[in-house]
Amino acid sequence: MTKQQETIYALSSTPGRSALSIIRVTGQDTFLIIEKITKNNIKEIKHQKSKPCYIYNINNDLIDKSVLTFYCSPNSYTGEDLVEITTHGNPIIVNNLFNTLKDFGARLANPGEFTSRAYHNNKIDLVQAESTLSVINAKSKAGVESSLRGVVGKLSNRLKKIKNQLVLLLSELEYELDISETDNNKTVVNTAVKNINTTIIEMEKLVKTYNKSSILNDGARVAIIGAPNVGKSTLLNALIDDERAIVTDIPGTTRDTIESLTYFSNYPVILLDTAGIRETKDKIENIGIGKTMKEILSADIIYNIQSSKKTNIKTDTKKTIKIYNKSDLMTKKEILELQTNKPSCVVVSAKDKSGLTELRSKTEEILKLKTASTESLFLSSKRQQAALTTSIKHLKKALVKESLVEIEIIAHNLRLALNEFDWVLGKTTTDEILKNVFTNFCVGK
Ligand SMILES: Nc1nc2c(ncn2[C@@H]2O[C@H](COP(=O)(O)OP(=O)(O)OP(=O)(O)O)[C@@H](O)[C@H]2O)c(=O)[nH]1
Ligand SMILES: [Mg+2]
Repeated sequence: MTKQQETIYALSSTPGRSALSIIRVTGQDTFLIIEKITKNNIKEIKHQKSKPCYIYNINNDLIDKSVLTFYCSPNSYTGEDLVEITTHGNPIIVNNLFNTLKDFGARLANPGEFTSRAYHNNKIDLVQAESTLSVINAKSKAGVESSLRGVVGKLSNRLKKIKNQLVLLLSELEYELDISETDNNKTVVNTAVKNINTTIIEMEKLVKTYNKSSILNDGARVAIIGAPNVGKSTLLNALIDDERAIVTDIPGTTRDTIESLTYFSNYPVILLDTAGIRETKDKIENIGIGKTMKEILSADIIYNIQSSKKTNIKTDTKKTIKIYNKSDLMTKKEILELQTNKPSCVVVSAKDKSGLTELRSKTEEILKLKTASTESLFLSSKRQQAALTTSIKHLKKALVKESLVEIEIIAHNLRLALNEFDWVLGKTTTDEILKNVFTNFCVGK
């Protein structure tokens, strides 16, 4: 029996004590094993039907009274026979059931193995598999909604449509190269250029959606940076209303980056407290400062807390909110001056938790802009984004001057662009291209 054929089980609900627990079993021996542990003849069972059953271990001791829901191959999630066992939500019962399933020849599933079987049995494509993961992990309502559109296949269909456009284009070029007897090169190249350009625009729109989906699914990364002692850790604690980071008046207190998930309105936000930037000989602090520099580059938003004593590090203005902290130590006049002279900055007191509402709403404004989209479908993984970006690069190469005189070069770059779709969706076979040649052109005429 190959690893793929083995019968596997896993807890599908949250571990720990709860009203109910759900254990899923899938693989070719599923029904056989279920018959043994329930002492029931389940031959008569129908797809998507539930049945209450007593469950016994290998020594005939009662484990639990559970409800079993049956899914028959090929209509289950994995494409194989599958049973969902709903037990009482006690980890001891779950553990007993796991041991029994093992005694009867099943094994514990690897992470993602149910979905990987669904993919291998052609129940879903890779894009749907990744969207399934996003649905489970999405940290906002909008993230769940866009991931669900991916699960039901809308994103796959959109990508397949783009891929088919490229397949069709390539077929036309192949036809011109191999079959056509007319000297039609110029017209074919002109049409190809036009279509490649349109496809690039479509793909670029999709590529841009990944940043939005990563904000909605994983949370926007907001890095709090500045010189030591400006109050970065105090600000983090104030924003999450918890003593998460250590605060002292010793410069260089924070060394490692500290992450904390919170919500600003409906936006998930990962706040990052970082090591204060300064010249130092301390080895550990320097590693922390290196991490801060990386976070500055990758963050979606930067809270750059200003220091009056030192030169402040310059960060990308489009994603930066400049903050003046410790307003409780300023005079009313000083605060007013800052607010008048630097209207885009926010004046706060992390200690007194004042100015935080303004900071939150300024952040939300940026996030609204960053997640605004006319697209309803968002790419759900970095892998998809990387593959489409590379594909676009190949398409652009097909449009460079030298290519435009040689159909063969355009076709070559189109093939490379299409290969990237294999990473996203599955294989583009030569057959597929050939099929298009013959169905879209009347060769017999
Ligand atoms: N008065 C006042 N003191 C503050 C405020 N925010 C922070 N502090 C104080 O400033 C000192 C440094 O605060 P931290 O939050 O540790 O500063 P930091 O920027 O994280 O410092 P490093 O981790 O060393 O880079 C502490 O004594 C805080 O109590 C504020 O709004 N008002
Ligand atoms: Mg700190």
